[in-house]
Amino acid sequence: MVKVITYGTYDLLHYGHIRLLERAKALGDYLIVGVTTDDFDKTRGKINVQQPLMERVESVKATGIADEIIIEEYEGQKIDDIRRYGVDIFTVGSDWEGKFDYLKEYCKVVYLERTQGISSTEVRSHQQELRLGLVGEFAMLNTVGQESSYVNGLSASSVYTEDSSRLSKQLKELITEKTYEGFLGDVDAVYIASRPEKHYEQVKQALEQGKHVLVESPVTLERTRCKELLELAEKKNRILMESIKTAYATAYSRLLLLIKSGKIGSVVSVDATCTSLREIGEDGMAEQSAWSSICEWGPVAMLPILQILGANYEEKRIVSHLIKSPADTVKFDAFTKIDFVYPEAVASLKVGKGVKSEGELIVSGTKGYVYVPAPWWKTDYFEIRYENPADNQRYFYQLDGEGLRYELVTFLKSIRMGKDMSYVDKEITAVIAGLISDFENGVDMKTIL
Ligand code: C2G
Repeated sequence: MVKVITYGTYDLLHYGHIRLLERAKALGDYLIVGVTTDDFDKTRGKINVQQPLMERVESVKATGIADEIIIEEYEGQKIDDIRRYGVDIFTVGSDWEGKFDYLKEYCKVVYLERTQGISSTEVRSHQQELRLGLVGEFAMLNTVGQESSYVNGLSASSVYTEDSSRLSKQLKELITEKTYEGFLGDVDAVYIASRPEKHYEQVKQALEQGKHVLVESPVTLERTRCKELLELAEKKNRILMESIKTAYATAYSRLLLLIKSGKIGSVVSVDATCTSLREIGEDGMAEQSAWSSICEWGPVAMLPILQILGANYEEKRIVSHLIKSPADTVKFDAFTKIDFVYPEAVASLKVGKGVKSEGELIVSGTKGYVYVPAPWWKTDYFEIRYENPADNQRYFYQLDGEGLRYELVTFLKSIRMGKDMSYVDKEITAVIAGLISDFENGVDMKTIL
């Protein structure tokens, strides 16, 4: 029996794939098809895969051509498989010509003519390209503009800003002369990175004009308004997603899964620190347009606490080092510490733009602890450490675009599927807004000057 093996993503199965499978089968008597996992595809730059792994496996199975289907999940697995399954022939489309010659050491390698004129990207792009409007004044908009170019089916098409000084040349060319209402008329969805106190009105108007919204956290400066916007999005059947790119970083989302699977036992403490010395003038005043520490870093630092311990803490204590901001309307903190008490755990966060500290995340458990080195909020690496260092485990995951790229893919998928697939659940979004508003209103708060 001649065994043939081939591999692929097989996203949105089309006749190009089927022709490949038919000709692969014809090379021998038994065909094994390796379907790639989402993670493996991410590591090789394929982030726009629409279908989850099992759907893609089912599509290949439904063709009835494969005798066996396996999962391809790591670099170099092909060599393992060829030896493990006693494969005689490896085959793949001619778009890979030469790339798998190294397998000739293990089996025959055959490149089959690729079918012209069809590809998964092609199938995806038949879906209407989504016009993304960028709103605000902050450098994050430049990153979103760049990252959106990696996302099939999404393009940054227009910019609405009241101060373009921080924007890139590319974005400056997209600035609209229109009013915000007119700007909204030209887009299908918006990404908002404006001053937090503007979010409520900008999000509300976008939703009312039937636009999907991705807004930098905090969504609003108070909990009731946040809930109002979440309800409005529900009513309008539009996606309202809070942007905290850390939530979409593979390493971060994997460490959450390991913790939830009991890897470190019961979690007793979560401690997150995020600082960056900036936007505090020589005079010790905050720059005019600067975001306060709690608004810029608070949501990121709150995320692991709320995602690991939940939203129902029993009490909290906020201590803030406040400084004057020229506007004096915005309460500006150079440094804020928040301590939380839960029924069976404690947590703390430290954030600061006027203070420098070690930006690490430590999750302490009854069996061991997770250590994420600075800058933990955009990490590609973490360790799980135990009493016996010989048991320590290290994890590395590729991170492109600090998680923003995958956040945009999730935003687009949510819009396409008409279902909110955000990694940050709405209860946490409301609690974050609540904590920010407690800071703004001095609830449970002591200030040190
Ligand atoms: N294919 C083809 N004609 C097309 C599109 C795809 O012959 N118009 C072939 C590809 O060459 C590949 C298979 O169909 O052999 C699956 O294609 P994809 O799902 O795009 O996956 P790809 O990443 O190209 O798979 O490690 C090998 C890779 O996994 C190959």
